[in-house]
Amino acid sequence: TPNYGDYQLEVYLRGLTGVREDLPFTFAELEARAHATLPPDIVSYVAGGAGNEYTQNANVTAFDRWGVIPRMLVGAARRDLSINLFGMALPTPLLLAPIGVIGLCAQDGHGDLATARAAATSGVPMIASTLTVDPLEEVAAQFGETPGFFQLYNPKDRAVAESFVSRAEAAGFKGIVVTLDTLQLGWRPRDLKLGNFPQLKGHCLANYFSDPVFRTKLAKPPEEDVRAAALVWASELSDPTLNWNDLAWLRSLTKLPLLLKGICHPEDAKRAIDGGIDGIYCSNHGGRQANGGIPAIDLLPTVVEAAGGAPVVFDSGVRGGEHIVKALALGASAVAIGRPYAYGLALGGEDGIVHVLRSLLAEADLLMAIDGYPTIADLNPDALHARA
Ligand code: FMN
Repeated sequence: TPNYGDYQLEVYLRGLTGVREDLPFTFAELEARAHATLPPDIVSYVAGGAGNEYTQNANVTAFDRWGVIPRMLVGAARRDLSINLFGMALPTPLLLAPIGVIGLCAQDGHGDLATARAAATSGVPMIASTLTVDPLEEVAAQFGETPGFFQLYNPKDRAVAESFVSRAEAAGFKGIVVTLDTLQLGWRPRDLKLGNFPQLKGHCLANYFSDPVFRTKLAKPPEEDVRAAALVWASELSDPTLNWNDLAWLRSLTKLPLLLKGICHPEDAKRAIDGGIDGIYCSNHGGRQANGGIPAIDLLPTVVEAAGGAPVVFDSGVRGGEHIVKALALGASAVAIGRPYAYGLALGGEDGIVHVLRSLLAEADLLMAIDGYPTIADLNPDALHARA
């Protein structure tokens, strides 16, 4: 297998024939061009964060505190970026983070399917959100050989949660991620200013509208009154009373690998693992939920330690290959990409996502090559230098 860094060779060779890559190679350009392409309410929803967006921005800049220490003559001609997650052999340490409304980021309005196809092409698993334009069965049908995960927003009605999880199992998903940081919606000034909440318009609710249990709650089917159905959805979206006493019930939902997303404190990580949860997903939702101030990457090391060897997925603020390398060095088992792939999708559909993933992997791979860390196992805290 080639090194991921060889993507640059491909680009330079195409350049020799006069063909330039149209898609951006930096996050800044990706973001700017996607914002110019997408409708304003989608830009607001994707780019916006909680409060004054301090946490959202700090998620990215916090990586700058760390530097990768170059080591010479290690013998890093070949790199191995593969990982094993819950017994699944994956070619790269990346995952596609769940993004509700990813469906609407695609020019054809079917971004969930495009993301699933990009997962099939790249081998990078998609964590499909509960909030999709196309139902989870149709998303899963595009995964090819790449395993997929289903992300659950736990509804008020447990019967709906149980229905979603059993549908995900039947559709062939290989793991379930329960998101805990969104029991209530965060305060998002950009969306508030536009009075914009896509789901309330009935968007991205295919999993609910196709669900036999959810449909029993509706006076009229969504095909007849989508506004009313969306309001029922809003009241059912999330159970704000969910607490640690419900952990056993959550665990009982599935025999598949089960992860809790939003865990940032070591005691919460330990409690989850002690309660039979298989993996921790350390994330502050990209700073979209609580503007609490602490970048997620700063909290990762103690969460990893508390997880006691259980896999820890990390996201929030990953924009370049160096961020992937640093998150792995700080103990992440896998790193999930959020906004960058949404922007790749907006610009280039499935190919846009694949380009973003290949670019991130190439940058990470070449950093590992040049700084002398040929495998992920070589990436540990000793590879990093903290600046004052
Ligand atoms: N996380 C979920 O668990 N479920 C979702 O449905 C979901 N929707 C999101 C929608 C958008 C537009 C964005 C940007 C993020 C969403 N997230 C959701 C959070 C992501 O999974 C991930 O935690 C976040 O994007 C990481 O931050 P970053 O994109 O700034 O790197």
